[in-house]
Amino acid sequence: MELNEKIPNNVNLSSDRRLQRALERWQPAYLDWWREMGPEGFQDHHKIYLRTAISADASGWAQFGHVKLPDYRWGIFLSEPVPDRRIGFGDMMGKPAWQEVPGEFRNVLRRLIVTQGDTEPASVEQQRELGQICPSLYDLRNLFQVNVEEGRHLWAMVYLLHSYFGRDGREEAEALLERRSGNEDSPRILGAFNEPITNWVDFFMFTFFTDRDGKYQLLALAESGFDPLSRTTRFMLTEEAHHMFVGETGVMRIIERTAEVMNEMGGVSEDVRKHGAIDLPTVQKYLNFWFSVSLDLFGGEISSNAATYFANGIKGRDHEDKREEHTALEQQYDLMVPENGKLSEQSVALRNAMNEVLRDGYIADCQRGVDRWNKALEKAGLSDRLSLPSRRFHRAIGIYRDHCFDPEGNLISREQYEAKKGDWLPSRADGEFIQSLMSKPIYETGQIAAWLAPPKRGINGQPFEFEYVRTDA
Ligand code: BYC
Ligand code: FE
Ligand code: FE
Repeated sequence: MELNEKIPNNVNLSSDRRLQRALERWQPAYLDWWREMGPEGFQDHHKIYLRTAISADASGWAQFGHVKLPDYRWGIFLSEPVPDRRIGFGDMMGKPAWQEVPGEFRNVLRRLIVTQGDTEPASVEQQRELGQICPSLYDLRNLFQVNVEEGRHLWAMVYLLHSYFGRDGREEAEALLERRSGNEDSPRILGAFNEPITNWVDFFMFTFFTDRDGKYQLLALAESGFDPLSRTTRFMLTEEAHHMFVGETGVMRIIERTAEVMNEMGGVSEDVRKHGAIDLPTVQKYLNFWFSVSLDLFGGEISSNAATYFANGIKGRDHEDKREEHTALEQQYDLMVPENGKLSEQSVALRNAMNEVLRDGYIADCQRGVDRWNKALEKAGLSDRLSLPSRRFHRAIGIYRDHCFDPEGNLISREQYEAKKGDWLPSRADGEFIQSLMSKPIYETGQIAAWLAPPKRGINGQPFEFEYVRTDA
């Protein structure tokens, strides 16, 4: 068994018999899952120009080359250990970080790791048909790069389950390959990961908004007192940056193309669709949808789970080391609560508002991207702008879920909401229009769909006209 050679790693796999034995059973099941649920139609006859992680140090962790998807070398990497690392927040602040799982936190830690791990294969499942309607080979390659890295993120969590959680860890690792996105009987754990991704506007919005939840959750887990989790998530964050790049530049390129068409037509937007581009109001609807379902991924505004994670050093805030105070005791967080038909400000203990604190950082990060999109609209001489809806709009988790809000965050009646919903969220007709633009995939080197501008530069110094995906009959 040359498992060890097939799996690039820096976790001493060659001398870890227990982990080897667990992986010998799990890896074939993973490959079966990948063939069944991974990119449809691109398993055996195509070679993709992919980046593979081969070490964890900054100098050259990435290797580029054309590979068949099932031959991708999914590896296991932890970031370098921080010498004498200590817990940086909560009641355990200053105690040495744990190298093994503390018995009393075993269940919560396993649950968090399973929840994180579940999102990774879910996203691959959600995106599996996009290759059939891709706008260019460059985009097709980026899709597959994201997919293989989400696969690797699953490996990262499975490594923790196998190495630190014994038999129940192995069972959870198997279950991660059994749930299915959108399946009624055994869905993925979190809401957004059961939403269909049927077109490339969904995909770009998902990688901008939903992968960014990944960034913030990983930042919070990187603070964990459980050191192997911290080191694993720190390495995952280096890959997450590319996923969000794909989303931000993808939406940017939609906007650029739309602006070009609008300018050709003298700045009026009515006929954008007739010219084969995506009108900005439709872009805004997809933005509203994916932003709001991604906000749900942070959990409830007031959460005793979150307070317990924080108190026990299990899950921190993003960038804990840049904050002045690390106990979060005797501090309050103010938020708007819907009560008796109106919104009123309430104060809650800061520890109970940790989900909201993380969501605040996330929203600010999203806003920076939206500002860059709007700069592009401004530069193109257009007065149209995109915006983030209120955090209260279209929520299914937390204190706003059973109420209706408009995108500005005003409490409205269900009737008002239903009457306007079609202006705020993608309708069936919008979906059909988008689908009609993408029905014919573009597989010719250097070609691009009419609704999308080409990228400013290619991947790894290659031009846009590079053969990012090769047929290998
Ligand atoms: N959908 O106390 P609360 C990524 C449940 S994305 C369904 O407020 P808590 C990626 C919750 O489980 C990052 N259920 O929740 C991106 C709880 O259930 P119980 C993924 C939900 O625990 C793109 C109940 O509601 N990583 O990596 O404070 C591509 C009460 O909730 C949802 C993580 O999520 C929901 N949206 O926070 C690929 C990190 N929200 O206990 C990958 C690990 C809440 O009543 N997970 N519930 O049965 C966590 O830290 C926490 O589980 C959550 C929830 C932040 C998700
Ligand atoms: Fe991921
Ligand atoms: Fe990601």
